[in-house]
This record gives sequence, C-alpha cells and structure tokens, in this order.
Amino acid sequence: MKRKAAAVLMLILYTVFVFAGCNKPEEPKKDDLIVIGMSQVGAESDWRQADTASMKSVFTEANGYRLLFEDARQDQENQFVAIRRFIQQRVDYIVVMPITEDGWDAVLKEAKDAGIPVILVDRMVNVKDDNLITAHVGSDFYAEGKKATDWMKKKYASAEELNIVHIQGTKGSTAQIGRTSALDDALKANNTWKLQARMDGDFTEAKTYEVMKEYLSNRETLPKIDVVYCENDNSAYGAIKALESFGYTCGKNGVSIVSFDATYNALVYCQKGKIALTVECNPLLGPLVESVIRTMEEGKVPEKNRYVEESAFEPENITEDLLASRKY
Ligand code: GZL
Repeated sequence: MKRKAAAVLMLILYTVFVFAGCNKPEEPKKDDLIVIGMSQVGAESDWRQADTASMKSVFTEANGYRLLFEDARQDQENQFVAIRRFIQQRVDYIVVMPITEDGWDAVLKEAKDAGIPVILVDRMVNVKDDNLITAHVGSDFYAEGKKATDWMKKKYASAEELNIVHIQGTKGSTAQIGRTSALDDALKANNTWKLQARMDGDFTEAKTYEVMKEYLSNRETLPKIDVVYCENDNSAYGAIKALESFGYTCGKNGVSIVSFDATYNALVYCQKGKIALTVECNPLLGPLVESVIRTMEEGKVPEKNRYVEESAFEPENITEDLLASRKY
C-alpha cells in the first residue's frame, strides 16, 4: 500500500512540476523583440538622468524590447543622425526627446516615408504636418509656470515692488518656452513686478553659476533681488551658489528661489528653506511611452497627447516620508 501511495504522490508532484514549468512566461525570442530607436537629449540635469533611467527600466529584452539608445549630448544634429540611423536599421518605433522645437520637418518626414511611427517624449516639436508625430507624452510647461507665478502672486500680494531675475532653460525647448511664457504673462498682469534680468542657464548648474556670477559682479549698482525664477532645479543650484558667494541669503528672509522639476535634491534644498518653491515635472515617462506602443501593437490608435499629473512643493510640505517616497 505504502509503495502505491508513494507512487501516486510522485505522480502528483511530477505533474505539478511539469505544469508549473509550462506556466513560466516564455522569454520572447530574440527575433520577436520590438525594436525601439530612442534619441535622448543628453544628461544635462538630474531630471534628464531620471527620464533615461525610466526608459531603460521599461524597454528591456525581458519585457520584449530591443532598445537602441542614443545620447545626443544636447546637440540636435546628433539627434538627426541617430534618427536616420534608426531608419536604416528599420526599427519598429522611433522615440525622440527633442532638444528644441524647430528644424524637425525633414527628418520626421523621412521616418514617416519609411513607415516608422514617431513618439515624442517630454518636449514638443514645431512641424507643419502634425501627422509626422504619432503621439506625445510629457508635461504642460505653461501650466507648470502658471503654478509658480500664482505662488509668487500670493506670496508677494502686498509687495509694493517685486524684483525678478529670470534664468531660462535651453533656448527654444518647449520647457523653456512654456515656463517663460507663463512668467511673461504674469509680468504683464502685475504692474508691480519688475524683470531686472533674463539670462540663459541652459538647464545646467555650471552655466547658471557662470551667468549669475557675471550679473552679480556689479552688485553695488544692482537693484534688490526678491525672486530668482530658475527654469529647472540644476539652474537653481547654480544660482544659489552664485548668490551665496556674493553674500546673499536664499530663503525666508532673503531671495526666494523658484524652481522646476522637484527632483530629490531640490526637495532637500526646499526642506532646508533654500528653495522657496519647486514645481514638479515628472520624468518617469517610460511606462506612458510603453502604453502608447502596446496600444499600437494591438492595432489601436493611441491618444495624440498624454500629459502627466504634477504637483508643487514648499518647505512646509516636505516631510521625511515624502522624501523617502520619491522615485527620482
Ligand atoms: C522638462 C525637461 C527639462 C527639465 C530639465 O520636461 O525638458 O529638461 O525641466 C531638463 O531639468 O534638462
């Protein structure tokens, strides 16, 4: 009897083992992979590096993709070269994070003529034929800028005069255009607001430090600085470094630093009071891009524009739990 029971038990265990093995999801075969040609702006900021990490964590062979990733080192020509290479390689999709808005018509027409869908991530392009783009996922940069200027209006409601220094991001990029446009509209709407200077910080700490130091070198003749409106966190770090080297205080009783991205380090600066406001700009766009591709793989038409939900942070709403929860 014992031998029979043992034999039945062995048969049950073997059956379970075999079916368990059959249920293991098959790794896609190499030639079944969806090939993605991806042209990224560069690695100019914490935001950009988080965006790249998000893409590389989604487009893996285990998830069914072969990712051909090209870093354009903030040069649009490098993006054109990469896209033409992707066309020659006959990739299944081209994903572009365009550095600036203009100049894309020709290369995107070549992609369309080759029958390769183009998905835009983050910033937009300015093309005559909207059909050159299959879908866009990213942020509403004007809305981000409006969040910042609404905060400024509330904080300085009783100020007789508000002196603003403006550090712009990469000129001609959608993020710079949107954030600048919101500030320009607020300057028109508030006659006590004075734009004392506008400089190009190119979204980097180094460039911002350089231009801000140059501006501050004439400190004796400068008007009071109430707000420095920095179009990303890395620019805010450069501005703070320059201001403090000239003896300015950044924070509650000094210069208010307004910034964009809300990356981890900026939230720490904000918790310490050195940044007065950082408006979130979500770089974790990999899953959204994948949902567009999955939709198209199912033969469906994706939404043309997907904007991510975003918030804003001031010192009083930054807790240790919030910092611990951040993914970038
Ligand atoms: C915004 C993105 C900007 C970030 C900067 O979506 O294009 O570029 O705000 C980054 O940090 O360099």
